[in-house]
Amino acid sequence: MALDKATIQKLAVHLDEAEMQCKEVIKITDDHPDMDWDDAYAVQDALRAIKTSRGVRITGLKMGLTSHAKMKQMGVVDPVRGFLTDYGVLADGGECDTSSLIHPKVEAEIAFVTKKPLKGPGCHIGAVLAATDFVLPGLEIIDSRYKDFKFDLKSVVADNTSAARYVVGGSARSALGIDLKNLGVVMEKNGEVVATAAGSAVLGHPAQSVAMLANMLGARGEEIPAGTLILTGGVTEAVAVGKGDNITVRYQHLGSLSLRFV
Ligand code: 0L1
Ligand code: MG
Repeated sequence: MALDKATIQKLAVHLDEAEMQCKEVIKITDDHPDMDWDDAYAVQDALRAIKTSRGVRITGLKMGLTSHAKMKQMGVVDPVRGFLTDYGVLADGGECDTSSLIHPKVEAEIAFVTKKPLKGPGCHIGAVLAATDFVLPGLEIIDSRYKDFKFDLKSVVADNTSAARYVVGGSARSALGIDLKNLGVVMEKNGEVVATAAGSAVLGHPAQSVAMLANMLGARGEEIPAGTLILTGGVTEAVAVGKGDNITVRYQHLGSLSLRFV
């Protein structure tokens, strides 16, 4: 690691303040160009600890940059992981207050809820499907704290992978009963189709994203506990939204969800 404990804590406070005060900041690698991946996740861990110490509940986990198109676009080899919070939960059919966000974008995702713990290394799609209670539609509202959504990946990992708000809704179904790989997703913004995709956009199969998360955590001696909600990453490109926009996402076999930006 290149950063000492005090610097990691200072950066976590800086990113938490940026989020809470809804102000954009310069990416942290500008001042810390030598920070490595362990530093980036250490800042994310410190950010999580700051939030939980003031009573925030962690409501789930997320994977990001799991679509091959987005990975290629951003020149990344490995997806990234982050956490979801209780203050980030929004209701299906409800509203998202844009005044508490900097420059939100939405991503249609497939969410998993586990019924058994999952632990890597060696976790694979079959183990994930056997350990899944149900899958359901998800919508992530990402909101990088970095100016103009411009960052490098270590900065974005430290910033909890741009996590801000999320919705789960539609219909929950057993993962065994549906073809998640070929599951079609259509995103509409203000009644116009803005993105279409299939489940295979996420690492070939969305369960692969959960397996990768289990393997990433396993490398740290951690696991995905039973009962965990996991957002597996955008099947669609991230779409910019603002006050007045309506987003509806239709999922084959899983119904639809919607959110209004106010
Ligand atoms: O959830 C995501 O895929 C976002 C990962 C971080 C990169 C971004 O903010 O686009
Ligand atoms: Mg996402």
